[in-house]
Amino acid sequence: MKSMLNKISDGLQAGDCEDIAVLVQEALDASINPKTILNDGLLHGMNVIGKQFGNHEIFLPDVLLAAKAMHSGLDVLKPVLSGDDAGSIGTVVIGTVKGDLHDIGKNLVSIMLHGAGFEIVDLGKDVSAESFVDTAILHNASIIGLSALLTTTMPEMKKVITLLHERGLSDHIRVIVGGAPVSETFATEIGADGYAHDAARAVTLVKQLSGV
Ligand code: B12
Repeated sequence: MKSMLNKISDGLQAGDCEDIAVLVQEALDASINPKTILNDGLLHGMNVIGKQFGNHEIFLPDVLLAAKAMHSGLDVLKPVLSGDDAGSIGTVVIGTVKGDLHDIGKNLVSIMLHGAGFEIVDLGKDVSAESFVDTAILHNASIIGLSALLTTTMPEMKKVITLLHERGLSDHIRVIVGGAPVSETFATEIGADGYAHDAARAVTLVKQLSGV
């Protein structure tokens, strides 16, 4: 099992899209737990990429290739991670804030929330505060999930919260935040209703806020 997970991690680092899809399918066929494939294969590889990029050992095109490979792997994992649609227990509008193009973490949170029975309206990346709020109203959503991976885009999260206050909606629509540079302290500072460090904890948080 370890060697299969290592191959997935290595393949992701090499940006091997086709191989990754095949390797992830092989791991599923070998009955390796999908969450283990995600954490010890795909996310392990992405962590290595993140460190190497931070240390200037690799460059943006390498990260882009790894991100594409991540998406190929996630496409194969998605049906098993989300499970059957057990009927919606609430609607969550989710997206990556304006100016930010990182969507891998946000996609994972979407997949896990969907798997937990929530209806998801995924606005994608580079989403304006107005779009988040208008969409939440349109879909009668009780939660907006905001993702940011850049320190420069974190202030966009506050804009969504301010807009909800201005429109008198902050009692009805809760805001949760996440992404690598975001913290519990930052969430409290901007008046968010919750923060989660990862997708699994995001599910627990959304369930708590929704009272399910
Ligand atoms: C992949 C990647 C990219 C890809 C993104 C592809 C894509 N489709 O997402 C590309 C190549 C496009 C990219 C571009 C850039 N990137 Co980049 N990127 C990364 C990298 C290596 C990995 C991010 C990732 O996907 N991690 C894996 C996922 C699963 O983790 P995650 O996003 O943190 O999500 C988890 C949690 O945070 C949480 N979560 C996430 N969202 C949410 C939302 C909610 C509501 C909740 C509750 C929880 C939650 O749950 C998730 C799952 O467990 C990071 C390094 C890092 N350490 O983060 C740099 C990093 C984020 N990038 C960085 C930079 C600088 C850039 C660029 C500016 C580079 C450039 N010079 O152009 C551009 C910015 C483009 C833009 N405008 O957004 C810096 C940011 C530094 C900073 N302080 O702001 C980092 C930290 C790298 C570094 N060490 O310097 N990048």
